[in-house]
Amino acid sequence: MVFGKLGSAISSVFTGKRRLDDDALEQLEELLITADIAPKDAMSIIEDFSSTRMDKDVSEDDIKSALKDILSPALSKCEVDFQLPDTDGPVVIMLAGVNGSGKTTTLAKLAHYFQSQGKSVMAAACDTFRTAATDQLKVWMNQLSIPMIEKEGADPASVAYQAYATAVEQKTDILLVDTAGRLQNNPNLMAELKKIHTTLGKQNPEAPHFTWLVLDGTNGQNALIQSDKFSEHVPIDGLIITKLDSSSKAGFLVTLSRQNNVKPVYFITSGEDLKSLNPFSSKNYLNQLID
Ligand SMILES: Nc1nc2c(ncn2[C@@H]2O[C@H](COP(=O)(O)OP(=O)(O)O)[C@@H](O)[C@H]2O)c(=O)[nH]1
Ligand SMILES: [Mg+2]
Repeated sequence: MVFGKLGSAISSVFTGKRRLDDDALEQLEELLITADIAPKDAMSIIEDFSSTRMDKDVSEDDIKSALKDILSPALSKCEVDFQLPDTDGPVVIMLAGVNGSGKTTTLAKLAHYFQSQGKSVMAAACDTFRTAATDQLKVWMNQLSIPMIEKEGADPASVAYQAYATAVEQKTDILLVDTAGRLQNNPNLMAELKKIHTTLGKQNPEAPHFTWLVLDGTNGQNALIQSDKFSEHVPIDGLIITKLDSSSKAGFLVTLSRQNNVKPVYFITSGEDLKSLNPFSSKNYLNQLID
């Protein structure tokens, strides 16, 4: 079972009214864990339930709304009111994440998003790891008529360097930096990612203004490991959660939101369409999850 089906799973356990006893709590805890919520969080959610509702008759709606009440305060800390900083040069946004998480597709969506706000956008093809990666980005950028900086056979940091210089020259508003799919446990590739970051920082101490970690919403608890590992190499300002259109609804976000130093979720994506990029709303997320 995945988190998106949590609502229907709750409905099947709590058909009609049911007394909230140990057995019911245990079943609920089980549902939470199979929905990608870390066991320790599932346990604390259950403790919360048992302290307030033990031995009371509850309906599925009671359970769903109580669950929302419990999860909402932490998740709302992940919301962010994203504003472009007021700077002279280009605002640089770098995307990091493992292969297949959705970086390149999300970059295209972000490009479209900023373009529709009247901003000029440029892309840096810093995934030099596979030639096909540059081609994939090029198709998107051509479609959007957005200039893309690429350098065949070059190291990714030098592509970033040239892209930033070009963006300054052309007075581009926003530079979006695509990077290679990095297995978080590959030290060389992580070192390259860091080099892109520091190279940009030498050109402008504020750059990259944002480094977002792109997490695949279907990834389960593994996403938490990715978040920790990437943070060891580059400062991650926030997250983008992709593929929320799939049946999995990123239950790991519940766990992420309950940690210290919560990372804001800047955007979520939900489909192949360019328009399927939206700011994160904890309310919408919880409704999708639980109803
Ligand atoms: N359903 C769905 N698929 C997505 C979404 N974002 C990306 N993908 C797909 O995920 C796959 C990997 O995406 P890509 O951008 O190439 O990932 P990258 O390796 O991190 O650059 C592609 O097949 C994308 O079409 C999304 O929001 N929903
Ligand atoms: Mg890519």
